[in-house]
Parts: sequence; structure tokens; C-alpha cells
Amino acid sequence: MAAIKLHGNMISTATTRVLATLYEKDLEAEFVNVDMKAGEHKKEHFLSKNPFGQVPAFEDGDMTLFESRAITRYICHEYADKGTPLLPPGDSKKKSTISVWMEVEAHQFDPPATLLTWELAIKRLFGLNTDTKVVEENEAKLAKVLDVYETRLAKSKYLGWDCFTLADLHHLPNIEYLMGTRIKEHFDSRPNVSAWVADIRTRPSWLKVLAAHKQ
Ligand SMILES: N[C@@H](CCC(=O)N[C@@H](CS)C(=O)NCC(=O)O)C(=O)O
Repeated sequence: MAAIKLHGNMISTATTRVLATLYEKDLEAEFVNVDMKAGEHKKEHFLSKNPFGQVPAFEDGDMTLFESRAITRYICHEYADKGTPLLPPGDSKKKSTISVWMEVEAHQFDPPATLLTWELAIKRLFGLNTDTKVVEENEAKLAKVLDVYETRLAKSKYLGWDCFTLADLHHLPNIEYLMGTRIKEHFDSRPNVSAWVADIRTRPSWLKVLAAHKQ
């Protein structure tokens, strides 16, 4: 049995963020499906791993973690010598710049992107009605974030540094959902953003996540 266990659900953006990281790092892991429809994530067994009752939870031997972005950082530090260096070594200027763009993803991109993913992609999967007011508000917020990305990506091939890092990877789950919605236009109409999206969506690690999702 693998020492690493990822407890999650393939519909969950936070789960696939961690899975993509494991694939980038060439790590063997056991995927433990959490049946969210049955409310397994709110049951005691799962709450002992994530007290907020949200997926994912992560185990590596006797270490248990939750919060997808903390888990991806842990994987990168613990397995620095394996696979892609998603947090590449360097001076404080390099590390801090990557860190800025990881924060941007978490605090500027993720809030509108997650709401749009929920309203336009996930709700539809469950036959729920879309709240058009929420969509309008968050579409405008996301467009402003993407304007900043367009400028940044004119100077740098990737967001965090000149190579693919966690700062890029963290975006993939929401981008994937949004590319199946009319929000795609906002990515396509910005040439640098569009080239970046095409690049990161075709990483072998992400294609492996998508293949696992289809199974
Ligand atoms: N900040 C957390 C968010 C986790 C999260 O929101 N998980 C969602 C699925 S993507 C969930 O479990 N939702 C069910 C719920 O909140 O009850 C992370 O990055 O791990």
C-alpha cells in the first residue's frame, strides 16, 4: 500500500489540484474516493482528517494535512528531488515572486473563478439553476484579474517565473471547468493568457488527471 493517500472526489477542484501535483512529482499515491453525494465528507471518519468537512484530505505516513495549496507546498518541499521542481530553488527574489503569484491565484483569481465554476459548470451537472447576478458580478471581477495576467504574461512565459511552477498549476482545475463555459471567451480574447492556458492545460500531468476523471 502506498504511503501517500489522497482522499477526495474527482469533481472537486481542490482534489484535482493535489492530484496534478502528485503526477508532476511522479509520486505513487492511493486515491480514496470520498462519496460526497452520500455526505461522507461530513462523517466522523473524514472529519478526523479535515475538521472542516471538505475534500481533499491527505496522508503521508503518519502526517495528515488538509487545504489543497498547503498540501501541494508540502509535496514540493518533502519531495524536492522528485519530478518537476514546482517550487524551484533560488534566491529570495525568485522565491518571493513565485509566492506573490501563488497568493494572487488564491486571493484574486480563485474567488470569482470558483463561483463561476459553481454557477456555470457544477450546478448544471446537478440540474440546479444558475444565479445570473452572481455570474455577472464575478465575470467582471475575473476579467479584471485576467487583464493583470495578460500584462504579466507579456513579460514572463509563466506567471510565477520563467518555468512552470505551482503558481500556474494551482489555476488548472478552475480553468478546466471554465473552458467548458462561455467564460472561455475571457481567456481566448487575451493572447498571452490564451497561450498560457493552452500550454498548461496540455501538461502530461493534467492530461492524466483528465483521463482519471473520465474513468
Ligand atoms: N480551501 C480548501 C477548499 C476545499 C473545498 O472547498 N472543497 C470543496 C470541494 S472543491 C468541498 O469539499 N465542498 C463541500 C463542502 O464544503 O461541504 C482547499 O483548497 O482545500
